[in-house]
Amino acid sequence: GILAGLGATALMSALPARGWAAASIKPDETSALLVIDVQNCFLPGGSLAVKDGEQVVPIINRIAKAFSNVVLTQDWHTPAHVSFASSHAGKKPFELVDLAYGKQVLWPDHCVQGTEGAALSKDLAIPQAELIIRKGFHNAVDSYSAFTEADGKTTTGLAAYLQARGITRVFVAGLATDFCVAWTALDARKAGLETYVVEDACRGIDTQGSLAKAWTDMAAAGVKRISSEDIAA
Ligand code: VGL
Ligand code: ZN
Repeated sequence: GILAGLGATALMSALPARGWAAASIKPDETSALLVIDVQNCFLPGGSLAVKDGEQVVPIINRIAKAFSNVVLTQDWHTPAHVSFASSHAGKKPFELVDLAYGKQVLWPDHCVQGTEGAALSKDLAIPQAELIIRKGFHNAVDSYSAFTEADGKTTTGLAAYLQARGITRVFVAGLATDFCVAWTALDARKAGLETYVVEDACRGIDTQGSLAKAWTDMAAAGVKRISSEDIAA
């Protein structure tokens, strides 16, 4: 045949750069991009800055162009929120406490309602975003997930919103991989949604093994781990 005369090198260079294994995924009307907590507190200079967090912003801006449905989330805490170490005498950030609903990691004060730290990054450029879900606004309950608060029962309404809009597939990006991104992706699976996490569009906090655990839990739940390059423009 015609390929018989081609050496391996010539044949390889005839293939697309990304090879033929990585099929690209094209978001459609049934798809939504969930942009998690790209807020000043989680960015350089913020009170709970995620390492290299700013690097997700241009990637998210680029992939967002492929989505007609984009939902943003905003961590939105009361001033003396139960998740803040400052609310617990003698406790320091990143320690654990037992609360009525289970173990809670304690954090530096962050994303207090109405503050500059809680504002979305001014560098996010997603004008078509259609909804901002605020979460963590109940003083005694945290909410990493954009779907369900940490008590495991109080809903944010996001699952009902997506269902009402006919959205069956979500792509999750933002901060932080091992907390709000992972909990959101796990709850998306519980809501029966096809769920992708766009790895290079996320960065993690990684405290006490949290990042590795998050990826293990997500894989077990059927969350698909992809790269921003897998999304067709
Ligand atoms: C987050 C810790 C505390 C997050 C929010 O957005 O991942 N992490 N609050
Ligand atoms: Zn928080």
